[in-house]
Amino acid sequence: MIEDRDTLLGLWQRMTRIRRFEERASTDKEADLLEGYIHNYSGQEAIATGIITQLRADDWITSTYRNHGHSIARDVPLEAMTGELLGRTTGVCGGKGGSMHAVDQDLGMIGGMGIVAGGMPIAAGAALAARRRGQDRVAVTFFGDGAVHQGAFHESMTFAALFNCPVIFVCENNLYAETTAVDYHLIAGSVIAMAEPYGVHATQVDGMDVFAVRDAAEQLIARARYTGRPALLEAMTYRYGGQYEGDTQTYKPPQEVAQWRARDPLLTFRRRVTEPGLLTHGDLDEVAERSRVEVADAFAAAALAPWPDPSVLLTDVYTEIS
Ligand SMILES: Cc1ncc(C[n+]2csc(CCOP(=O)(O)OP(=O)(O)O)c2C)c(N)n1
Ligand SMILES: [Mg+2]
Repeated sequence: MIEDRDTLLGLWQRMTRIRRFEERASTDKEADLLEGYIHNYSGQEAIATGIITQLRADDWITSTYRNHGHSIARDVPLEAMTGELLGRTTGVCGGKGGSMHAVDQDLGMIGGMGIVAGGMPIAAGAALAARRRGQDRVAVTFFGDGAVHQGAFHESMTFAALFNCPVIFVCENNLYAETTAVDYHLIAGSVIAMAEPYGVHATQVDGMDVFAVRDAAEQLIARARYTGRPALLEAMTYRYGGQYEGDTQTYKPPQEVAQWRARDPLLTFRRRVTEPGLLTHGDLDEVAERSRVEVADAFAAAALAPWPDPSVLLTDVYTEIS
């Protein structure tokens, strides 16, 4: 783990922005200030941050309903995210997508999807398009452990392997699909085991350690970019919150929560950079405080932003194909 100071601070800034954003979204939802579902990403910050910071600006990502972390790691402006959560015109989709559907084409964030596994065929298609055009762009698709039971997972893997699509399938195995534990639903024992029959190269990584994730991502992205072959990364992690804000989480054993909290990605990062003296606690506190203020400002700005005019209800629904 040799990282320069700016890179380290950039990783910490993204992880703290995500954590502060999710904490604030959670309290605002509890106070009934947000409409619709909110799916909290807290606990999984090292995955979005570790992978997305290894991508080029012209690569693509797709995500799920739990997409705030991926969007923020991809540098979608915080005000565009809060605007979207509050349904305002300043939102990244003009307030018409909501929390589950952040899309920023300019940043290569081509979709937060409400449909489980919905992003996978889209990422495979983007990767295929790059190949057909002679470009060396790659696509990363983020999804959960529950998504591996969808036909779209199997179809996308076999398609990507058959047609040489440089797509990296990133399974964030957070031990639960809604209320169902992975021990019960994952018949294959692991997600990497499910890649083998498709001839897709697969690796498992500690998803609580941003440095481990970054190393794995660097290799898989380079491999996909230069060979055109798909790959799968299974990142082991834990969802601190429920399936959605308001989930009572009675299905989680308390000792399990405590065990994973002890391996918190932010705490792990703090230890890893302060112990060898790469950064000081003061450096980290300063950035974390800035993230808190940025998030608070973004939520305040969104609350003052205008609502979309009803006349735009049917725009952005259909596209013209020439
Ligand atoms: C096709 C489809 N089926 C069911 C649902 C309802 N649903 C939403 S989230 C979810 C569980 C997904 O779990 P996982 O893939 O592990 O992702 P996580 O929520 O843990 O990030 C389900 C079944 C859905 N959105 N789409
Ligand atoms: Mg899950």
